Amino acid sequence: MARLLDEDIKTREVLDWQGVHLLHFAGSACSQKTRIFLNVKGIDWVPHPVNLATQQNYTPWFLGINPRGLVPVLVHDGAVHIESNDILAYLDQVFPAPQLIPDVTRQETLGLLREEDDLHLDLRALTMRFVMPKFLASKKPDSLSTYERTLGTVGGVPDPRKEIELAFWRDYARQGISDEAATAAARKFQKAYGALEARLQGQPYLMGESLSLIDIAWFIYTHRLSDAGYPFERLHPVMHRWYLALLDREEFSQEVQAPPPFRLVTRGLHAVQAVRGSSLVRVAGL
Ligand SMILES: N[C@@H](CCC(=O)N[C@@H](CS)C(=O)NCC(=O)O)C(=O)O
Repeated sequence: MARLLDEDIKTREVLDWQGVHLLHFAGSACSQKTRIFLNVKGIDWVPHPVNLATQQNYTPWFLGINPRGLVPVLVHDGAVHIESNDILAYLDQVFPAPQLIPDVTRQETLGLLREEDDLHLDLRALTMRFVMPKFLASKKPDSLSTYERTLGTVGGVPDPRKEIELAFWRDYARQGISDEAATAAARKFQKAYGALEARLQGQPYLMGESLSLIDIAWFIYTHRLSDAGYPFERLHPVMHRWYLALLDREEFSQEVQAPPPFRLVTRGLHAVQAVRGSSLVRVAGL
């Protein structure tokens, strides 16, 4: 459980927050996953938007809550929890109905969630190449250096995750997402979706007869990758139908509505990439 220690939390006001509070961003995949989970559970929560587009996640205030500089963050009765899958595993125990990590498949579910989390940087790479143009998605050098300089701990020790984040954004500033990196990421998803497609044969949800956190997690990835131009209908038709059925549900659809200007930006990016022959399908040979 990624619950922060008291000594990790420098923004002390959150210790007084009672109830369920979520620091999140509308367009962040992990935040969307968490909000859908809260909707399905019917949990009342207090929103605290953190604007990733203006890099509020690198302000000393936010870094004093999550030194990792990432959303979502849950504050529950003054306790701070980071890492979306840990947050959701925690909430599933505190608010057990409806159970979204069933007891009988708990270990398997946690294993599948680790595999999903391991693909997060690949999802980010494909987002930064095929959903958001670089001039909008790049971090300001000032924000990155505040992030680097603001020293914090997770579990009482300096957080190694921060180096990974810094390396990602510096590489991105230097060279964007190369064809090779995009292809490697797309191939990992193709493999993962092959396994999910097989799992879904003959059952309505990924873990069987009822909706689980695994469905919510992969719904979010599927939504983002669809935005990137991943050809689900052609490559993984069963997953494509499963995705459309979930998208029909309000608890899901309301959390993934991109504002019209963002949709226009992605459409413009795709138009340019179509002319240059550099769409996801072309680059990764899907
Ligand atoms: N493993 C983390 C990943 C969190 C993460 O990478 N969050 C993204 C949004 S989906 C973020 O905050 N990015 C910071 C940024 O874009 O500056 C989790 O599951 O919570």
